[in-house]
Amino acid sequence: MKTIATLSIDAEPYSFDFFPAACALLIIDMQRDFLEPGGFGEMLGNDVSQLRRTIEPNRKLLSVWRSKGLQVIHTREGHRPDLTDLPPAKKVRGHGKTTIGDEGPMGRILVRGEAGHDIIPELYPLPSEPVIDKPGKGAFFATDLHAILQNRGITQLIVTGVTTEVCVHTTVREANDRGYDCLVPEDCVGSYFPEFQAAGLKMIKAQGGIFGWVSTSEKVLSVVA
Ligand code: TIU
Repeated sequence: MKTIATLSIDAEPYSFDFFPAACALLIIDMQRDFLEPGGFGEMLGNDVSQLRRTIEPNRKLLSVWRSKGLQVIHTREGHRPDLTDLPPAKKVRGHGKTTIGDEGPMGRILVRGEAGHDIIPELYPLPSEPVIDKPGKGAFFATDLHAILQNRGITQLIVTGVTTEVCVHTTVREANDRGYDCLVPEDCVGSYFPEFQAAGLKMIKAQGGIFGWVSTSEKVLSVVA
């Protein structure tokens, strides 16, 4: 009997068996307010260049993923315009003068439908690509992501986006607990804080891959392209 050769992506802590038809590219929160100069992230004093270096590797990965007809899902962090899904604790956290729901540099901050809430033009979703609007840091909490993945037979995720230690980490942990295998290409995820970027990646692959695998977009593309 002939066996179908398994595709394998070079990764840490060990190679990732890759099944393209069952693997979605999940791009987390590449939103204008987190990434663009003059947005909410920069207004809070963050260095957006730490996130912007992820745009080009994500663009390349997305372009190849699309050209091969593989599945792509995007997420956005944000809330209803009436803020009924915004926990009061999240609204006041940080004691900022301007917080979620207030008027910011690109419209109301993290409110659905506002310019700053939308995805950056470089990675803009196609009409065929689901966009998950999530009120929390994790993409599974209070969303239909798990149902969409199950309905499409997806068991593996390549998780990219921002920020590494917040929404990417929370999503990878949620996915791992639901039985998904997650691979994180390190050049496609970013943190405002270099030390959190390094620690966040180490945590994923520690203890034999406690939450998942870490690799690079080049290594992923060497198998897909
Ligand atoms: N998308 C995401 O990570 N949301 C955040 O609020 N991240 C921060 O690092 N603040």
